[in-house]
Amino acid sequence: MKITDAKVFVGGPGKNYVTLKIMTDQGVYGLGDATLNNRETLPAAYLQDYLIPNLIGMDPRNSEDIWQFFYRGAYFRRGPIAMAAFGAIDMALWDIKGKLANMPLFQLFGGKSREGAMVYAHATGADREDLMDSIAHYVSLGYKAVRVQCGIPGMPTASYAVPETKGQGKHYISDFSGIRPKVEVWDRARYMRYMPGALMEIRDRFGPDLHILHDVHHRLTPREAAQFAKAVEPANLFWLEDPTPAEDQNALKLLRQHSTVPIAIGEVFNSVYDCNRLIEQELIDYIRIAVTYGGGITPVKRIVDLAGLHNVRTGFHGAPSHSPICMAAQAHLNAWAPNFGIQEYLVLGTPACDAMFPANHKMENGMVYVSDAPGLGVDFDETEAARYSYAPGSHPIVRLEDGTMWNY
Ligand code: CS2
Ligand code: MG
Repeated sequence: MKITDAKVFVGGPGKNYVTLKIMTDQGVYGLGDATLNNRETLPAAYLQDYLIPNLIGMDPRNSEDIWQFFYRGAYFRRGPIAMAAFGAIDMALWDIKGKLANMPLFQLFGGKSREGAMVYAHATGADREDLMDSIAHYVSLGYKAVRVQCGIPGMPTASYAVPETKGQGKHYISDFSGIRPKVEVWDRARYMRYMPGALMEIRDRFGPDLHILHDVHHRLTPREAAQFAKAVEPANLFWLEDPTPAEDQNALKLLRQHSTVPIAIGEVFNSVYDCNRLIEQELIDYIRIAVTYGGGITPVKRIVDLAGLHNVRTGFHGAPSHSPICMAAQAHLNAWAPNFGIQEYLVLGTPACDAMFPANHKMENGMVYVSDAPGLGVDFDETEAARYSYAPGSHPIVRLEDGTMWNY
């Protein structure tokens, strides 16, 4: 069996999805996702200029050897651009394998450990009351877990100011449009004074059963993060995400000494070598790496197994930038993983997205039920895709009030 051709498409409804389609001499094809948010053309170029010419002629069933060939063969290892490109190939090869076996991928991993996988929605408000409405909306839809973010008084340019209608609900996102980033001004002291009380009020308003998550988005120093984690303990969070920038993994030691709040980290990670220390030293409770950014199913499944040895559970990244192909790969891992935790879920469900990526994964009462179709269980409509083209975007940048560059 041989790979005969592969194509890369960039574009989608409101997002620049990078979709890889690998064709074989037996008519079976596989789909993969290389969407590196706001830098989408780079993994696409890597695929087109180097990886695809090498793929042609290879036996697609040897997904492990092909992954090693590209990873080791690059000589310069890791990095989000390369890993997203390898990730797309790896997903597509698993998709082909599942179709050849006539089995959904979760069966190839070891079958289902659960029927439905719990997901969380993003509730966001310009202010606290607006946030309460947004949480109530998701609770009314049956969500059992909600990430809560809101504007902080005195910080008008901070994230989450742009309303976007998605699926059944309204939510807010940062403004990524244009090649030049928007500037947000951030004040750590104001945030630290305001947010613990807001989280406590949410707990009081919605009761003990709602799983409440909060994302600090790397915006505190290690000492501040430890203080903040201690302060939010009464709100009994499901998790506190990215309290500090993840490059400084020592920071978590201080936090652990001061708080038992569950910690989730890893959405910017791209290899096991970003995760292993935090997992082995048991400095986190949830690992957030995504299948696309992490180089595909092959390496991410190994990370999940390593995490399981240390009682760390999964909480894969699932921001709106993730294509339904990556989300499908994660849905199969979520169905199988004995140490599944939760899934961030913001992608599927818009009619335009469903038209471009037809699938039978179902979402009901805050749970995702993976499709039984062979492979990833998601298809790609090229006619639909042809309606969209690439639109450059950029993550905002964050400055402190005196102008100092900070972390988005
Ligand atoms: C966020 C992301 O989903 C999350 O937890 O941190 O929305 C993040 O801002 C984007 O994925 C950046 O690309
Ligand atoms: Mg996050």
